[in-house]
Amino acid sequence: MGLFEGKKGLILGVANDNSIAWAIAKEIMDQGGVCGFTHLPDRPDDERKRNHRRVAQVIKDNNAAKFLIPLDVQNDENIAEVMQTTGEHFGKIDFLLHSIAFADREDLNKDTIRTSREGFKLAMDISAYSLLAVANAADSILADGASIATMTYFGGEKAVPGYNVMGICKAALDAAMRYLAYDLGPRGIRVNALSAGPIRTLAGRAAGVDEMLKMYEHMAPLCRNVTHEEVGKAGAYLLSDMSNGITGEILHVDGGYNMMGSPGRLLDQLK
Ligand code: 0WD
Repeated sequence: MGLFEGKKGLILGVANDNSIAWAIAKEIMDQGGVCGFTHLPDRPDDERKRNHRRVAQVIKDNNAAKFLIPLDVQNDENIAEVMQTTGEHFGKIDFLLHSIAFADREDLNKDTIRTSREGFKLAMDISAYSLLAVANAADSILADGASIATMTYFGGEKAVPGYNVMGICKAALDAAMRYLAYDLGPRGIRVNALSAGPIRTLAGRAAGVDEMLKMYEHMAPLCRNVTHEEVGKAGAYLLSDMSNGITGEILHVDGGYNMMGSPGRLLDQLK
């Protein structure tokens, strides 16, 4: 019997089949769970409905993918609609994945000191506040004992040049995750973050993932990067009963990179 047999949940943040959210959802559905999905709303003038079509294409062959609806986490009404639709389909849900981040490329490419006020607000709203907004709206449909997971990155714990304003957002997201874990703890609802090493995705490209992949290969104790599948399995673990005693935690799936105190084998290249 699969780990997710009889379990239902909501997956936020699939953009295409390279998305981390998809890697995690696939694992959950392979293990017997059923999922509802959201996509970024299409602009009214986009007759081809590209965002919808892109995600519909990804989920179409999977019987455990039950619905696909638009979600803009900057819009509280829209978040409420998504939770209502989810409740109508599933009743209570057992897991909720938040795998959403955004910053204007212009702000990401600036030194952090030059971050604009508007760019900061936008990045924080979509990448950090949205976890609180979504959890609050989902409150009444979360089953006791449910699990919430969000996607974070090491740039929120330490300065990672190039990650810039998104690092500040991830620090806020990590803190939001911990406070939510406290609030929801009495109902047995757990909230955790998965900190992935660099992965090639749409958002990853915007954050300059290629250089990071090279650096991780040299510095991570495992001497390689992590795969979509590895991140998928760890995400599914956090959302499953296998991690029942764990809340308010950041689980690093990064080949060990985060625990290094020096560049390690990368130093060999300087000799
Ligand atoms: O190396 C990486 N790729 C890592 C990503 C390493 C560690 C963490 N992460 C994090 C990201 O910061 C993010 O929080 O994982 C999460 C998912 O990122 P991803 O899978 O790399 O990126 P992607 O496939 O682009 O999905 C992120 C999605 C958006 O995609 P696009 O590219 O269309 O912006 O977040 C969603 C959207 O689907 N999103 C929104 N959803 C609802 N409302 C919004 C919004 N306003 N904005 C973005």
